[in-house]
Amino acid sequence: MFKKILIANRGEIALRIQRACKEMGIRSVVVYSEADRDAKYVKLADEAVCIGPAPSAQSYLNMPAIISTAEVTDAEAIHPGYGFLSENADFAERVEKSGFVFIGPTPESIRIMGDKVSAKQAMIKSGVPCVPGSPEALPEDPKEIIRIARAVGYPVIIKAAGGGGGRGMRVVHTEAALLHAVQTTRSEAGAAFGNPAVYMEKFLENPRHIEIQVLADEHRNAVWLGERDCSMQRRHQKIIEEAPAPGIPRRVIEKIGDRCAAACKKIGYRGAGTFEFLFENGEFYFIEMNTRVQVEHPVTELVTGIDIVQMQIRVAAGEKLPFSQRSIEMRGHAIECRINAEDPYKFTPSPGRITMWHPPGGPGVRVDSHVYTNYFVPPNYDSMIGKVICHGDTRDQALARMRTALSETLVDGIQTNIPLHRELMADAKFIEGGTSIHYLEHWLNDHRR
Ligand code: MV4
Repeated sequence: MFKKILIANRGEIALRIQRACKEMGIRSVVVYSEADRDAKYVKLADEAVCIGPAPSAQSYLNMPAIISTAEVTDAEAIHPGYGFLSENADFAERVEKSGFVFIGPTPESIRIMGDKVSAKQAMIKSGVPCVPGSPEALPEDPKEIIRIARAVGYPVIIKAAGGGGGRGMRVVHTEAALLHAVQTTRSEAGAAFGNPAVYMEKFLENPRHIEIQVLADEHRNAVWLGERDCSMQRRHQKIIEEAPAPGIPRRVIEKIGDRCAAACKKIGYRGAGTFEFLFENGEFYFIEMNTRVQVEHPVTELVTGIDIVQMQIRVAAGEKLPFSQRSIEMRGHAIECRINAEDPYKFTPSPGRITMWHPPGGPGVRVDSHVYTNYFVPPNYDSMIGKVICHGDTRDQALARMRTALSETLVDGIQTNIPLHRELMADAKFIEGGTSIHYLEHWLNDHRR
């Protein structure tokens, strides 16, 4: 096992990774920007190195600074967390070429999944069901594009191969609008991602967003750790996630989970990963794969009892997964509310000094947060200041615990979205379960203030 790991991230995930290291007896080095000098995980780290000014481009995205910090501190491996450099294949490659272990998949896997067209092709080959559409990037020939769209059937969606997470997409309802939409998406994609390739899919009007967590080692073992329902989102930012997904029969989930684990073996995947699906009319359709640990990993940890971050470290060190699919049991239900420093209804960021932070507690309540009373939320990064995750034997119990937890959570000095979460935990349709990806945005329209 590694003796020392460098954590190339900030905020709650830097603290989460540090906790995994401590439990495993691994020393941790954190890198931080000038804006994060007073962060909790900086104070708690065995070593901390300032790598640059507040803007991410000069600190958390600064590859030479991060790699040279690993060199001077004698770290053996680098954990990228989520966001920043976590899905950058060039970074993973530079880490390995410099003699360190990248805690994540191979650069090749990251590259394949980063290109959404090659990701889909890999999934089709591996038996994972995908949204019907163009099997490859769209050709130049307008007649061909029209032919493909007729075969797929309107409405269709044009997506950038280099996009993902909701960037670079356009819905097309009629043939009259098709070619212009393809051209616009192409030029936007070229400018934004340096890759003008686009592909086409049938547009699903009212799906749910369900994802499957996987773990794989270098010894051809791969398991899936259940699903998460991440449908409660606004503008592609998830705010509530839960496991299991309400109302989907276990045999339907098991079938797709087994396909995901089989696909991992087929492509030689290593590490933690997430298969994202749209779920509509009882069917799963693959859209993208994320090759990192995700913000919402705790809901899976609470229902499986498996420490996903520790597993990432163990498989990166070459260890075998310490369990088989058969031994994984899902117990109860977990719900996560992301706490953001923002106006709860206008969603404008609300950075600044937290004058009081009182986190919730009690049975089945987990809080992953790096903040504390007198902490200053810098304006330079994502507005998420923590996550409240509640577990119960049933969904109703998890919900009741979340309501209690949110009622105890006190944050003064800045605005947070806690009032929004309190309302959503009392919303009849959310309580019923199974709302679609559009539910929250419609709800916000209906509850405009
Ligand atoms: C779709 C779709 C409907 N049909 N693809 C948005 C994020 C990116 N990961 C894929 N996205 C979508 N792809 C087809 N064929 C609708 C969305 C979508 C969405 C997906 C997941 C979660 C939230 C979303 C919000 C709007 C649109």
